[in-house]
Amino acid sequence: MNRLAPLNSTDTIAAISTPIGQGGLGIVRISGPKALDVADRIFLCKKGLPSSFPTHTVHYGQVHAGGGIIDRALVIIMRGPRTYTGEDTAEISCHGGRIVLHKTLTAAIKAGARPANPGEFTMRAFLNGKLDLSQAEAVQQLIGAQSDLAFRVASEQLRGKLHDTVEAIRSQIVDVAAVVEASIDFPEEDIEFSPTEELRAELTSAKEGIERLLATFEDGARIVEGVNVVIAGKPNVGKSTLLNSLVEKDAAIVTPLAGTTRDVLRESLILQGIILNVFDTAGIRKPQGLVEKEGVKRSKKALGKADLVLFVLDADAGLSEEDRRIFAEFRGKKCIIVVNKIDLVPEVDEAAFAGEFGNQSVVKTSALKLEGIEELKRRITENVWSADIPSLDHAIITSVRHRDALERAGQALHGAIKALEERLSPEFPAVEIREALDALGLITGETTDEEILDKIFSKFCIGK
Ligand SMILES: Nc1nc2c(ncn2[C@@H]2O[C@H](COP(=O)(O)OP(=O)(O)OP(=O)(O)O)[C@@H](O)[C@H]2O)c(=O)[nH]1
Ligand SMILES: [Mg+2]
Repeated sequence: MNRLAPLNSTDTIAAISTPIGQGGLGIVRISGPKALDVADRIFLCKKGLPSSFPTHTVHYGQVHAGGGIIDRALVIIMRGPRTYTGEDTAEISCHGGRIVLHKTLTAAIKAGARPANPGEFTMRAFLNGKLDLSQAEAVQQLIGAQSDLAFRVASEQLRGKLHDTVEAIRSQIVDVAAVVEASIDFPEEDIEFSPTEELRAELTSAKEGIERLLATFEDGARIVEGVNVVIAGKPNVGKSTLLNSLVEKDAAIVTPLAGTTRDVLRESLILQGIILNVFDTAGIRKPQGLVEKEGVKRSKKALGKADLVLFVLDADAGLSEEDRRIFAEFRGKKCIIVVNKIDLVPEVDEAAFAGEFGNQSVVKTSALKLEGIEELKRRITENVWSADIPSLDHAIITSVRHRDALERAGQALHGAIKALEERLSPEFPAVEIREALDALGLITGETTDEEILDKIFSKFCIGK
């Protein structure tokens, strides 16, 4: 584990920072020591050379390559360190056509920039101390946010909520580390060290802070990734009809024939700010033919990944051995029993259905007549959160990387507390405390290595 060397990049990078396609406007971003030189070479302005303009100003002119004019455009000149990357930056805002943007980018590259790697602008922002690593990761989450809740969690993280929380825990541990390290360095000295009990209490409180953060992971991951809701049941009970009624569109094929659905179909739905990935699956039965066999295999695989199963039963046909066998396939998973086709029967004996399947919650629907669908949605949201909808007042962790680092830190602190309790020589708690600090540093980027950074930033889009 290395502390990062300061940025030693002399390259100037350029990329199209807006989505590729047709748009009103598109932006080519250039960042690095020669950004303003590059702008001078490709941007003609009546008022003079872009590099002579004051910082954070916008100017009208023409982008050109060699002799030819590419587009009339605006250039924004921003000198570091008050920029996103911390470096000198020029942003050329032209018309948003694929060719215009490519020609502008090519001109910038010919003028001395090199194409940026995915996430390289943000990586530079991190390396130049504009963002910590958790904030840099939040940038990508913000761009990818699919729901309002995911957006809010990402923007809190970008504002530094996770950073501040982790730093508060770190500083608590650093205080203890100072005392413990001093007692290694000056074993003979008659220094009045804090009593072990105090150190232990301090570490225990840090450990509790870590545990509180860890406890947010399940909800956090759900907010960002969404929840997998798998619709399962035997053929012809109305699974595809139910999917269509939940997402309010004609997504899946519905026919009166049993065995209609073969592939697993995924649709998304946002309920109370949370993304639901709803999967329609092939009806599970003894398969008739190769295609259905593959379909049933895929249904079972989808069930394996379910956070919540909507187990569909046919109110009209009643229960069968087949239903009981399917239930056994996902035993232990969260599940809602959906008794469908209630329009075909005068009355449904809810308790009988519930009793059969371990008293799981039952919702009665007619997917065809759109009855009970709102109630089903309500029950789904109730089921999704471990308790209430999580409060965003405190930091929430959403990434496996953060969870792993916190778990490591928690285990190390556990070791340190034990070593103190057993009154081992101070080298023992000291090793554990350093490990805990290193692990926490992985979240903020205080300690990290290039491989981890490459892994994180390679998930970014080019131009960010
Ligand atoms: N009366 C009534 N018919 C329904 C209802 N839901 C579905 N159906 C009908 O039941 C038949 C099967 O519906 P699907 O949605 O294709 O059933 P499925 O469970 O997806 O079937 P497979 O894909 O074969 O596993 C169709 O004719 C639907 O119109 C309902 O609530 N009431
Ligand atoms: Mg179907």
